[in-house]
Amino acid sequence: MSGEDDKEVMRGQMRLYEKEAKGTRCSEHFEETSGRSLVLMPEEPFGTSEDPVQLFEAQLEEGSVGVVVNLTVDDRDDPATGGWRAVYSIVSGDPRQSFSISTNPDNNEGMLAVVKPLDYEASAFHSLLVWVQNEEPLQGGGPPSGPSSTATVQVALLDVNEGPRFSPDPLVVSRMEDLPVGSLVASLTATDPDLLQRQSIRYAVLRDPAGWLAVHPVRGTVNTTTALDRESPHVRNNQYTAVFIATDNGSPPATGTGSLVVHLGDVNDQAPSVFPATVRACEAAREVGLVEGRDRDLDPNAGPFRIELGAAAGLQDTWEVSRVNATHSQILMLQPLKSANYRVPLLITDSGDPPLSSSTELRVQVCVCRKSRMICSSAPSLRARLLLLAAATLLSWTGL
Ligand SMILES: [Ca+2]
Ligand SMILES: [Ca+2]
Ligand SMILES: [Ca+2]
Ligand SMILES: [Ca+2]
Repeated sequence: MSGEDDKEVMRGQMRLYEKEAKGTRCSEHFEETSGRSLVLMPEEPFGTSEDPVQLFEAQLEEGSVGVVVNLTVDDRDDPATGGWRAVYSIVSGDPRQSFSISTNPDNNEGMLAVVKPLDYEASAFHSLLVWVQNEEPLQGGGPPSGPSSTATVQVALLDVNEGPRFSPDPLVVSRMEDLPVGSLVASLTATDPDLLQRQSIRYAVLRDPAGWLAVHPVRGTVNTTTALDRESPHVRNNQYTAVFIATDNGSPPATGTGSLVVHLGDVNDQAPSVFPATVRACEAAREVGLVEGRDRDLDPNAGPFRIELGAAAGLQDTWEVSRVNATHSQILMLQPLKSANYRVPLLITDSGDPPLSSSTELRVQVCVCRKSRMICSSAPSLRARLLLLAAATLLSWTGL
């Protein structure tokens, strides 16, 4: 502690000196900072000081964390004892606990670190009062708290270009799926944290899985470029999510992303259909099989369904559709049919307003049944008109 650069700054049982020291590189955003070491000299008489608190300075970029400055103690006690070990604490200037200070056990230095990222726009400057004392009080009647001293550490933040931030994020809106192409879906709002730089922002689509949306680069308005579809595989739980990016004009530019969640209301745009496509029955069976109505819309644009025979003439003489519940109907065979494959036209209608219908042909395999075996024809299906002929023929054969 006899170097010419060292300067006595406080008198007392301990003295504070300053000397040049270098900060620590601690993150890719954090550049080496220059600071000054705090030097503690014990066992000197207290005296009046004109400058009782020494000033230390450090600079770092906003948003970074890590050690800002090292405060060095020079103590004449045995380094292995508690009397040598310095204990640091932050007395004031850190209301949000953004800093911490700890003792390096190897060299007794106090390491002042930023533990919560600091915001230049909120406060570009922080002034901390740091207190240092020995771990054990001095032997022979020192003050109860042991020798101590204080220093001020001034931390200046450097402005960093931060990316725009979307608010709210996510933005949630509700729209009907039949929204006309070109309609306004939402207005995005991103603001740039670098208030003092007055930066401008441009919007772009980052992820639009179905390719439905476009965003105005300046205004942030989102419009449809094609029809929306609640039944799209890109929609989960009636929600479609797109991600947008906002880029500022800083150098280099910084970006931020935000999500838009579109809750899609259902429109009856899906016709129902009948499952299964094929049923199998014995020649003399009455109940041929259950069929089920399905619809990709939500109720009431789906069930209950009305399932009925198609419009072919004479079908009612051989077939009947009997409603079981809101979704299922039983196909009935009104008279025995010869083993063959038949096609029965069905019409299914949903409960939408207006309702949608679809026509389908149910394939009915009429098989010869012997004990537990069903022997079914592999021949092509007979269409309705042929079916009528077959029925008439069967009737004439049986003399009914
Ligand atoms: Ca900034
Ligand atoms: Ca910015
Ligand atoms: Ca729909
Ligand atoms: Ca429907």
